[in-house]
Amino acid sequence: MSLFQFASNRVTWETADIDYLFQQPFNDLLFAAHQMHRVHHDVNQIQLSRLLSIKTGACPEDCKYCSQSGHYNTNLEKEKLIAIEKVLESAKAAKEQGATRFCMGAAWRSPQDRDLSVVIKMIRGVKALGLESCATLGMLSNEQAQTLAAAGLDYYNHNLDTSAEHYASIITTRSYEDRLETLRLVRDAGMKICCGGILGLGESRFDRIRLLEQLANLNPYPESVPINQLVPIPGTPLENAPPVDVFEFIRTVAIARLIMPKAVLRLSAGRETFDDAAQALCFFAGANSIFFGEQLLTTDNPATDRDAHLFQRLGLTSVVLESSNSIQNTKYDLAYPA
Ligand code: SAM
Ligand code: DTB
Ligand code: SF4
Repeated sequence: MSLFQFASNRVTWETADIDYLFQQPFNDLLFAAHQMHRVHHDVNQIQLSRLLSIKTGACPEDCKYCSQSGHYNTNLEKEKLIAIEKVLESAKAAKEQGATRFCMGAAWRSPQDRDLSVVIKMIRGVKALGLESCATLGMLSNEQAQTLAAAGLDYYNHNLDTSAEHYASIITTRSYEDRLETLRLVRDAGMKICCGGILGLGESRFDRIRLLEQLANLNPYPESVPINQLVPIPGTPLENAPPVDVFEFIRTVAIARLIMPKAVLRLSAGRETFDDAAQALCFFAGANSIFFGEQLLTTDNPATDRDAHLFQRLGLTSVVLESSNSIQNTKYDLAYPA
């Protein structure tokens, strides 16, 4: 049986199945992942998302990787919830540059209801521009999830980050089960889920396997899966974490594609440090979305002209939005200065 068949015949995934995929020769794994990618997606089309931090720093959580945790001294400039006008200005610019989704991130453990009412206005404004909306605001109550869904929020981002086994070494102020509970509430409220993880948290391959297993067995699996590489932040406990081998990262992308065939896989944090060849291999292995724009939340992202040049060299096009909120499957060349 080919690896492609092996993956096509499975609905639920066990640790041993994913371990088996990791053990395959790189070329065999990439070939199978690319086959799966071709069955479910236009392999030359990449979706562009734009990210904006709407509330920065002073977060009560102790995530050991994060520049925004109030537990560490990272020299970050903190900012309270920003004005709606600023958000809409950024969303308009993102749309003009070809983004189809706008994601708003807040450094909260969970939102206060008075803040949520402002975020809801932001969501409505983003949607009125014809963009898909995404928010990442921390843990939600059932009522908050229902309120966000009623406001028309398309995606809620809430990452599992790593395996359940490794979680307590990275975050002690909440549990894996807390994370899963918010994901359940988001799903029950009818929103789409954006959920992924970070490589480079000092985890073992077993932890990567278990994270992928957990994501693939969410029923249904997330529509959107961000794969981050740790951006080491001076002042955090993980500032000197050993970098992940680039082929291990690409294998993880390939396996995510094989086990969550229809998901949109987003190359997220850490893309700045990938060279063009590594990014091209990630796109071959099944990544089909990026954050586009020179900043993520608090860290750098590749310059837009570097991305546009890479797309041009690889013959990649981006998904486009028509005037309504529906994404069209037509092709569009990123404007690249001649
Ligand atoms: N506070 C909310 C939460 O944690 O759910 C939302 C914002 S939080 C910054 C969003 C995600 O960014 C985290 O779940 C984590 O996966 C990712 N992230 C944060 N800092 C990172 C870093 N230094 N390197 C890579 N990914 C990071
Ligand atoms: C995700 O998985 N990655 C994005 C988005 N979801 C919210 C966040 C990346 C943050 C990288 C660190 C920073 O810029 O502060
Ligand atoms: Fe806070 Fe989110 Fe950063 Fe954790 S990842 S410290 S919850 S902003």
